[in-house]
Amino acid sequence: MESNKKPVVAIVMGSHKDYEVMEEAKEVLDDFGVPSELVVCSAHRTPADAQAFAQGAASRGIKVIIAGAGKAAHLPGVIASWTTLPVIGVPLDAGMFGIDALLSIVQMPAGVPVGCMAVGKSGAKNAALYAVAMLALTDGELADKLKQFREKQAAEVRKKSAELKEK
Ligand code: RP5
Repeated sequence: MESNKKPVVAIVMGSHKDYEVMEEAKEVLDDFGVPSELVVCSAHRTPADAQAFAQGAASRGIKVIIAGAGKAAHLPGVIASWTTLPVIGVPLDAGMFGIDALLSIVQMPAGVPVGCMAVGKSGAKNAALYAVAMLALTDGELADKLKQFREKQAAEVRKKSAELKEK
């Protein structure tokens, strides 16, 4: 979904190949009507771009950054080092089942925090939901939407449970 509104969430990824997973985050944000932008920049191959992106994000109106990366996944930590905006990391499976990226993201030394979601598509979706929860702290309409989302999700679980009981 294209949005004319200024993005408030940035979805950054270390490679264009990561989009297949990170688009899950974009879809969730679109569903909630939260304008977002997609950015490819690498902590290793384009470090100056990563720095410029992170340093300029807050002044452009970005409130939360979601950063997905695989392998030696330094991108979330590097971005967090250049901004005080909250950064939510998504470890991606680019080999080693994503364990490498998971440990790289979750083991930030004290002082510069990075949130860490699950590996892969679940993590990408949850990163978006986490960003929505942060934005909902100061946006009542969004808070209502998040509540409705949870209620709908719970109703679907109960429906499946009832269907299984019939078997
Ligand atoms: C990371 O390395 C990227 O986030 C990607 O998941 C992984 C592999 O990227 P390519 O070298 O295949 O583009 O930086």
